[in-house]
Amino acid sequence: MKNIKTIISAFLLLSVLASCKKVSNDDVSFLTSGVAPSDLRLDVSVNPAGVATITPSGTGVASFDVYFDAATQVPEVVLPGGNVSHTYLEGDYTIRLIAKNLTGGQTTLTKNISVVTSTMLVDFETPATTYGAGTFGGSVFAQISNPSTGGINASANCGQIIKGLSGWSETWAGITINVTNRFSFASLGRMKMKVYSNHVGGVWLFKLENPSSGGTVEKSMTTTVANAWEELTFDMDPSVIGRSFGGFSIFNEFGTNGDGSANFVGLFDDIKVYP
Ligand SMILES: [Ca+2]
Repeated sequence: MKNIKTIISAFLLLSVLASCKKVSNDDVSFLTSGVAPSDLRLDVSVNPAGVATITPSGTGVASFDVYFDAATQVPEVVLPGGNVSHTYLEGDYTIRLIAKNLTGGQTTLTKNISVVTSTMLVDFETPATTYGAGTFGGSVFAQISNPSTGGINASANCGQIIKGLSGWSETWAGITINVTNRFSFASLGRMKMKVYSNHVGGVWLFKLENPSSGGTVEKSMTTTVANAWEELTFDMDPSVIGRSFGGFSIFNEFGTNGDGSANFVGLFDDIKVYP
């Protein structure tokens, strides 16, 4: 009986030794070898809402420091095989990756990304983004050369609406533009439009037309600079989420009878949807 116990004990000991040997096959010596991390990669995918999934990889890496942009002070630490998400506004960014091993060795990689979260509906530059505009109430529309190509709008052309060019207009005079491809909202419900007028406090009303269901939706914003392009942001009512629209109407100096004078000349351009 004692011999049998001895044999079983020896067998168990051998089993333990065998399993220990198996563990030792997971060689992590490269982490402490003093050789700097190599083969760095930074894979970035961005969805239409601006949410980026950032996946670093490399050889001989214990951890990654991910700096989302040039302004990041404290990096996000990601372990090998992991990833991290970050929400960007539309724009250009440089992501910086520092891969570290356990002995202080590190390697840096940077990657430039452009985040686009909008769709251009109208920019008056190409036929695909220039549509016929129907005016009403005493407004006159023209597509013209951009008279002020400095600042935020360096493009060649823009739209011009003059309210009451014949000397009188309704307070609600404006234009309607119908687009070829309907646009819809998923989560943000935002429109942006660049405008130019000769005074601060000019009222621009943006109205979404031809809804897939429910009623039209409108939002007004006022200018904050004079004689320069500025971009107005129209955060539409949340009811637009999940609906599509076939066009929009634009009213400058909404609520005021126009007389065709300089105060009623409005330029507009770069109409974008941020779904
Ligand atoms: Ca333009």
